[in-house]
Amino acid sequence: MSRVLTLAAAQLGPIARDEPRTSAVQRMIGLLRQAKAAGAQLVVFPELALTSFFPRWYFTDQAQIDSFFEPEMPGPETRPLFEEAASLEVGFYLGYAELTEEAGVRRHFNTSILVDAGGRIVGKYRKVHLPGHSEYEAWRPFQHLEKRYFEVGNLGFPVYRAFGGNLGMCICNDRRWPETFRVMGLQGVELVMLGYNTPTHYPPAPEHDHLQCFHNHLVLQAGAYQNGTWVVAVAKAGREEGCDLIGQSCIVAPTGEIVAQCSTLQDELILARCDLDRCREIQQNIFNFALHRNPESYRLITDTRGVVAPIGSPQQQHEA
Ligand code: ING
Repeated sequence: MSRVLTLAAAQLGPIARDEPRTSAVQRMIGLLRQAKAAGAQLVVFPELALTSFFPRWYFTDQAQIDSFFEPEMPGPETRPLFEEAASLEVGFYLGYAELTEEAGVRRHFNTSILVDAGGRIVGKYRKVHLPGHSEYEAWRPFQHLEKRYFEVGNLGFPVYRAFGGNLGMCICNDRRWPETFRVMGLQGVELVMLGYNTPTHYPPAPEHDHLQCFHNHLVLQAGAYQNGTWVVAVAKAGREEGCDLIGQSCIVAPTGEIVAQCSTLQDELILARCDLDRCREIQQNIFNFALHRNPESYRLITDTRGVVAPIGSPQQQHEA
C-alpha cells in the first residue's frame, strides 16, 4: 500500500514590524483551512512566521529583542493556530523565535516545530547554520544579525517517525549546506520541511543578487535528489519593511523535480500528493548509502571546521 501524503506549502507575504502575532496567526489559519479543503494532511509555514524578519534591524535592548521571541509554544496568541489545526486534523511545521530557560539561563534559538494532526508537538529543530553577523555593520543597507540574536542550534538534525514516514526539519540557511540533508539522509529521511526568509539583495556579494532564486532551487533540488527525499520549502516573501524577499516556495520530489511552486510574493498555498515510497527509487539505487558510501574517505568533513592546506602548499610543508 503506497504511503501518499498530501502536503501543502503555505507561503506568507510580508509581515509588518507592527503587525500583531494574532494577525499572522489569522493569516495562517486561513491557509490551514484552504489546505484542509484541498485535502492536505500536513502544512509547512515559513521560518520566523509570527513576526517580521527582525534580524534585519540592530537592537541593543534585550527586552526589545525578546519581544520578537515566544516564551511558550503554544502561547496565548498561537494557541488558536494549534486548536484550528487539531479541529481540522491537519499537522503543521511552524518556524518561530524560541525563548527558553535551561539551567536558569535564558536561551534564544531560531526554531521550528512539527505538530501532529492532534495539535501535539512531536518534533523540534533549532537552526544550526546562522548566517550574517553579530555586530552592527553600517555599510549594509539592512542588517542580518542572526548571529547576534540566536544561539547555534543544539538538537542536531533529528528525523522523526510521524505521518507514516521519516520526517525531518531545517531552517533557511541550513538548506545551503549539504551536511544538513545528508545527516537527515543517514537517518532515512523521506520528507524535509523548511521555511526561509531570503533577501534578494545579498550585501557581501551584490553580483549574485540575480541568482538568489536559482540558488534557492539549486540547493533544494540537490538536497532532495542526493538523499532521495521529498522537500517542502516555504518562503516568507515580498517587500517586507522595504526589504525584498524571494518567493518561489516549492515542493520537490526525491528525483529533484519541482512538482509544485508558488507564483506570487503573497500568502499563497500550493499542494502536492507525495508518495513517500518513491524515496526508494533513489535510496535503494543511485544513493544506496550502505552500498556506495565510504566514510573513511570523508573524515575531513567532521574533523575540520575550515579549510586545511592542500598538498604541496607552503603551510603544508611548514606543518609537515
Ligand atoms: N536567510 C538567508 C538564506 O540563507 C542569505 C541568508 C541570503 C544567505 C542570501 C546567502 C544569500 O537564505 C536566512 N534567514 O538564513
